[in-house]
Amino acid sequence: MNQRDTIFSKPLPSISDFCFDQNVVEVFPDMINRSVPGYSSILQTLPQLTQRFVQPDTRLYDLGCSLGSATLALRKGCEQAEGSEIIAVDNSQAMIERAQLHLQGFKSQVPVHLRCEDIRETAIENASVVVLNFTLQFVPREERMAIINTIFSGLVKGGALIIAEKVLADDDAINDVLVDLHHDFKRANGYSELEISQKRAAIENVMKIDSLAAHHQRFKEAGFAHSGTWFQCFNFAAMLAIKGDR
Ligand code: GEK
Repeated sequence: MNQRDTIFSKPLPSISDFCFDQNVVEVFPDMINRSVPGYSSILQTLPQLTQRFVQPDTRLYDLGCSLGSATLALRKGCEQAEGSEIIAVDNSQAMIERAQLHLQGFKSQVPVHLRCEDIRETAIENASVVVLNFTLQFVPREERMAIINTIFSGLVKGGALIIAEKVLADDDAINDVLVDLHHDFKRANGYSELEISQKRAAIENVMKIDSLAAHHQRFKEAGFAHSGTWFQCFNFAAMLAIKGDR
């Protein structure tokens, strides 16, 4: 566990589309911490937000759970709410198997059900909190609205969607600055120019990012009464959408 990410450190003859396979599982904690500015701050805040929105006898969902870091944060935040249960979903079998081991290492009364499933197929029922922590960006853009609609329908009144994404700035010049700042962040964390450029080529077909305005428009269209951005570091942002009429 906690191996260093060297996946793109050697020149590759051809770059295949990035996928969350066993090689990625082995280095995932190192990869996400060295690549996503603000990742640890977002995880640290999740228990607080969960505590605020969880309701007794409801479900909490972690969609695209990877190794279960956000699942653990959700669990921490709902310990006091009676009758909570967590459903954590990822469509990578390798991720789910490692998440199982990871979650077993921490004690809790709150049941966690891990599912290897595509989040496009996940039914959301009786949910007070739904987390999409850097996952929606991997779903084809035209299928994102359906997922947000499903989440909205499955949330109880007063329930919340907590979502983090890499985002596109509306202003091109500002976007260039944010992209450069992100690359500097990766360099400062020990990634070489080759690693940065090969990872970029591997991910460009599988991760299409939206602007913050596009995300908030989608939440509005789905019916959320409130939405806002509660954290941003360079081109990585965390948002909150709340279902009204509590
Ligand atoms: C964390 N939330 O540590 N259905 C299910 N899972 C999917 C799908 C899909 N359609 N598409 C991608 N995934 C985590 C980090 S990582 C973000 C999330 C990143 C899964 C994919 O297998 C991977 O585990 C996760 O979404 C994205 O808080 O690596 O940038």
